[in-house]
Amino acid sequence: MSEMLINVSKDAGIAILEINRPSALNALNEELLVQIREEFRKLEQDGTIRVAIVTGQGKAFVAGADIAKMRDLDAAPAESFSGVGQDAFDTIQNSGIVSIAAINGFALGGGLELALACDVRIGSEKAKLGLPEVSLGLIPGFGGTQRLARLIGYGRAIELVLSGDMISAEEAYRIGLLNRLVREGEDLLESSKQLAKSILKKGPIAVRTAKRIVLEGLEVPLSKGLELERKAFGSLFAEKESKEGMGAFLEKRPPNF
Ligand code: CO8
Repeated sequence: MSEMLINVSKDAGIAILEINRPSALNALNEELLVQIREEFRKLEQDGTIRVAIVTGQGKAFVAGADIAKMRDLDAAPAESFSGVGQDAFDTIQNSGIVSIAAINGFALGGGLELALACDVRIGSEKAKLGLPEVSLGLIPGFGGTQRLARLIGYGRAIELVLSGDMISAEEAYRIGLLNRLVREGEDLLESSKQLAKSILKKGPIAVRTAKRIVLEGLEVPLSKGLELERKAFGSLFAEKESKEGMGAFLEKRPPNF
């Protein structure tokens, strides 16, 4: 059996996936990418997990794809490696599980691309983020050329992609790359769990549906997106969950989802 490069722990609806390859600053080789994809699939099948927090062991979140493994690749295997990464990160993004990247340190290249595939990014003040691929004569290949501009807009994304510059957590927060910044003295994982717990209190079907519709809406024209929203909105009224949520509000009590 191959070595596990991720530590997985589960508690009360929340899973924590800690990337554990600190000797290479958690750099992503094919084995690790496949493990990330498979762990997400297993969490989905588990049925009890609704939020997953992804973080890194040691001083890095993930310092990118494994450069030592990439150096000798020809074009076809490199394209295939890009596909393995894209597949793993699509699995995270398309999962019904809400994902939070808890960025504890370097999130560079493939590491930032992993964080971009998560729904929410929370960074420690020590985090450093960037897409340095052009410094290596490469471009981002695990979704970064596509997801970054969708998240923070073309103007800011193209500067990061073309310069390869590494930015501070403060700057990443300022430009909307980080949703939240955890200051010194606060605990990154605790803050991430707090957000996870607040999501867990909400209607589970509503949360899954909201994530799906927001993501699907990014792929289609506005008129089609509004149609998707209308249909999904209607479908929630066929669920006991919405009756409970609205009933609880009117009866001035907490909902029992
Ligand atoms: N790949 C392989 N090994 C790495 C990587 C990496 N991305 N990053 C760090 N390491 C290794 C180092 O080689 C070093 O190993 P050793 O101890 O055996 O010498 C160990 O981790 C510790 O690293 P440093 O000594 O360099 O630590 P520092 O604190 O001095 O520096 C940095 C930390 C700034 C993060 C530095 O390590 C660095 O610049 N790393 C590379 C960052 C980078 O360029 N990332 C982008 C990689 S390319 C990419 O992600 C493309 C994704 C798409 C691929 C598409 C498929 C074809």
